[in-house]
Amino acid sequence: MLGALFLGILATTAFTEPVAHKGLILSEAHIRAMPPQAPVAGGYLTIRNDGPEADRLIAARSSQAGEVQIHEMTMNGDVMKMHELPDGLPIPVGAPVDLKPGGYHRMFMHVTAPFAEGQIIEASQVFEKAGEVALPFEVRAMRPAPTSGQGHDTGHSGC
Ligand SMILES: [Cu+2]
Repeated sequence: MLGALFLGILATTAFTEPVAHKGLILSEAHIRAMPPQAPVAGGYLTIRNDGPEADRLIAARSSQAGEVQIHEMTMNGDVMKMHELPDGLPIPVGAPVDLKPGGYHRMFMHVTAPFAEGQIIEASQVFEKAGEVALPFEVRAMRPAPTSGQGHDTGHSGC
């Protein structure tokens, strides 16, 4: 029901609304649209903790992905590598944590169908102390493909 509501709003607004939950503010939740062959999609958001104590983002789930992990991307020279954070992501008080391209991100894996621009993907975020909060992610356009043959982003477009 909520999903249908957000789809209705989508025509007139570019962003999903921030979600507040027990002192946490989740904003800018979006996913990059998937190329046809991509097996995974990267999800991004900003988490602000206005609560009394530090928290930790420990899990996520979505009915539209078999698994949703939290990854960190690091550069090793020219090579981008990413790995899962087994203990989740600390969310300190008063210092917003960005999940953004090139850094931390949500990794949507085994998706039921490739995410397309304009879709809203519901994914619950689970915090150690604040518990679970439903969050709609807006699927945004991929960055324009490089025009000159093999792009630097080849193989990394999921993140
Ligand atoms: Cu990843």
